Amino acid sequence: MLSNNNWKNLEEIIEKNNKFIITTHINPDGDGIGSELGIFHILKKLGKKSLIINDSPTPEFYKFLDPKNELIKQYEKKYREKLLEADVFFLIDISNFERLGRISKIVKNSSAVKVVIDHHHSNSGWGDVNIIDESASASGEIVYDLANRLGIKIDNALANYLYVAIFTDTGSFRFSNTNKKAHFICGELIEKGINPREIYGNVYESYSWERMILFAKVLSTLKKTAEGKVSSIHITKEMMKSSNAKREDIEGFIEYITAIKDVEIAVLFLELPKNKVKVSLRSRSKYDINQVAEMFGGGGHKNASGITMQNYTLQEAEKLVLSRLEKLFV
Ligand SMILES: [Mn+2]
Repeated sequence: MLSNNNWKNLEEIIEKNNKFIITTHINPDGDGIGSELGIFHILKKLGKKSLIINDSPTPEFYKFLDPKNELIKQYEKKYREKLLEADVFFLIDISNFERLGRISKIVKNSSAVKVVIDHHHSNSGWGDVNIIDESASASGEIVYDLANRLGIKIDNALANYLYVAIFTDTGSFRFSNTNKKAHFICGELIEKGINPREIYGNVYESYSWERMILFAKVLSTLKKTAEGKVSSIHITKEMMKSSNAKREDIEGFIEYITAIKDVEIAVLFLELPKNKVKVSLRSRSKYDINQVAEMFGGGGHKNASGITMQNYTLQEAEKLVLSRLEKLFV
């Protein structure tokens, strides 16, 4: 839980410094993108200059938040200086250095103040200032609190950023992190003039053909274990290549197989280069799959977690994780 002290420190840090860098995890999601744009907007209102630099490109379906492609930069060598010169790093929605991707080393070695804003259970508080609120549905909720604390008026732009953060991280208000505060904040944001229908369309009704071609292949890998309590799918490198899909095209696949009747746990195995396998886990209700993820060095939330397995073939990773999950049901 957050302490008031950290909030106070943060207000001071913002006041005293001038060079802010904002970033989020590799393969950013709606919460990461929405929250960093939110921080950018707040700093701008306070007359502070900041720069958003991410390791990965912004997924197509979040580009409407930065239509002129001017707010979010993807890391390139030319930004190295900027990173080295920073006074403060805002590290949003990330529980460890590794998840920063290519900029992780610079951030780690920098003497700049590291401000971590997050809601992941697995976050141990790795920043100099940590505002970690496990009860928050999204990091965007914490950014909303920040705006209020600093007396920043929530205008239409900020409302859009924060709405995207919260509505995507709660799976359109259906995951177990959906709470009263999430609805309350989003109600407020609607009052500020955002259009939920339009935002939904921008984010979720903009599938690429490549995504659907890949999805057809992926669905053919569907299988059940533990008598249908566990469903799983996998994606090979070859499937990605032959469908010409991007990494972001995978987002949401696992939710389909979580929705199968009587399924308690859904798993997606993604084959990566260099014998790595990314495992995504979802649990519908009572099962804490974060505990399982942590056994393999992964982490996340109780109902949504992930593992990156090194030196495993896809088959080996599948066998190992599925047999571990089966044990939950004996
Ligand atoms: Mn999040």
